Amino acid sequence: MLDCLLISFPLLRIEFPPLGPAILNGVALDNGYKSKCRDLNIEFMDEMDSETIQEFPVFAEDGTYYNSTLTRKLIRWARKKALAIVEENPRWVCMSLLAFTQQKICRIICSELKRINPDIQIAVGGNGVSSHKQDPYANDMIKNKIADAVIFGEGEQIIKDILADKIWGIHRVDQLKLEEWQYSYPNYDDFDLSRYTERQDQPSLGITGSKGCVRRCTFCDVVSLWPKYNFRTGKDVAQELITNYERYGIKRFQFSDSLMNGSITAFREMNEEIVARIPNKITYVGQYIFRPKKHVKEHDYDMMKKAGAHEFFIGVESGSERVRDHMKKKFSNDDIDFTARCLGERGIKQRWLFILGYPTETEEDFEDTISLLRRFGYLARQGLLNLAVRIYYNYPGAPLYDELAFHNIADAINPYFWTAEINPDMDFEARYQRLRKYINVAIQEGYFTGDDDEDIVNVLAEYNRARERYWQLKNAS
Ligand code: B12
Ligand code: SF4
Repeated sequence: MLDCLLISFPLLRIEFPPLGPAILNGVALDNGYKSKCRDLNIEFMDEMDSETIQEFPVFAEDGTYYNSTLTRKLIRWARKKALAIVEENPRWVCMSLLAFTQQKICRIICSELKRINPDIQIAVGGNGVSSHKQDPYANDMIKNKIADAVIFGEGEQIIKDILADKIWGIHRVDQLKLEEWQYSYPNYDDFDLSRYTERQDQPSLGITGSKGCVRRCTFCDVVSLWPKYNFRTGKDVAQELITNYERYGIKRFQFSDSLMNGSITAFREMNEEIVARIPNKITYVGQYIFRPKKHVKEHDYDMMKKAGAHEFFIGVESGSERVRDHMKKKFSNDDIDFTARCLGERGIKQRWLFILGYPTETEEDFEDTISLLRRFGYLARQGLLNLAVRIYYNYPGAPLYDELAFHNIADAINPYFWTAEINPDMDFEARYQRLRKYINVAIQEGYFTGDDDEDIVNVLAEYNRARERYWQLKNAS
């Protein structure tokens, strides 16, 4: 009998094997349990038609969305997966939810599992369980006996108690200290690493250098997930990268850190150590924040390049300093200009993440975002800068959710169709029109052509669908 089967869910890009389940698998195996991982995301991508894959995000994110054909297809698929899970004969099925977008599909699979075998033990964990104090998902799962344990927080320690049959019901783990998580290494034995090559030509592995964040942005729930920021030393992180390079030949790494340069000192130390031992051998990508000139010098950028900095995902969010100040991002337009130039000159790619329609965003603020796109079009045309964009998404756990008065035309579950009392004219339609303009300018400036960027195609499809629903609801109300 298997002690533990760790499950990950759709829908994720297949860039690297899911790190959370791999780490918990490592802990379970190190503690003498028979444990395995199963990536249902890959199975979903292999088994579902493209229409279902495209429609899935709306189903997953919008609590009010219902499509009977899609739901029937998903239930059929979930039934098949539940049977396959039961066949593996696990004592505990541990569901790992990366984000709240996986709650619905996880619930369907758990229900099917309990229907087939009411004695099967199910634990649900991961950041996707929710970070909101009301915990409606956890309560529903426990009250309706769909799961036996729902865990909030990091799993490196509690997984041992779950497998020892000591944990039932809803459980909260206080944030772990560095020494309680830093020595848990992922185990990838059950993953076909060659499958995880979307957007790149070679397999890559995840790595965690820090947890939590040095910022407290108003729209982000990191603070409720990890109240404190803690980080490994740069030397220790470099050692893990070098070991994986030498032992498994892996040359590409993706950091799970909220910010890989949250501690400038640790980040600098990591780069120096890699440059001293394996210069220009590996590449890494991760989330990064703009820093002022006085903190990060030109020399630091040279070291990053030699150590393997390939691409940074940077939460720019808005071209307006006023909006960014409200968000508590804490960087200026000068910091953007300096950092973007330094990275660009060294051929380090950037992916800038934008949020359109932040609750305080005026037309003038939005025009600042448009100017920013125009100013840096030159980097995009050299293939060094690309974009990811979302309309502001109102979800629990983020400080702003509780701070501002929001109204919704449908009901409280819908994250798209809000208006905020401080900016009542900016409704979903206004935000959607800003998105259209943003995309048109990005096309003119050479960031993408419109069809060549899968992310943008999917984002537009998602918002077009949402807009149809918006007008149906609005006309009906
Ligand atoms: C990399 C990443 C992604 C990648 C994932 C790639 C991949 N193949 O894995 C991509 C870019 C695809 C992605 C997408 C999204 N992401 Co994301 N992502 C992350 C990020 C930066 C790292 C994830 C990671 O690997 N962490 C490291 C591992 C070790 O941690 P973990 O998986 O959480 O597992 C730990 C615990 O949660 C727990 N645990 C996990 N499973 C289980 C199971 C049991 C039984 C137990 C007991 C414990 C447990 O123990 C583990 C060890 O501590 C996190 C932030 C972060 N630093 O974690 C955000 C994060 C997970 N993402 C988030 C969000 C919101 C999203 C999106 C919804 C964004 C969007 N609107 O598109 C999408 C969702 C995907 C989708 N379309 O459905 C939020 C989730 C918040 C929430 N409450 O839902 C996070 C926390 C970021 C944030 N600031 O809020 N994401
Ligand atoms: S948005 Fe980024 S910088 Fe801000 S708190 Fe969240 S992870 Fe940190």
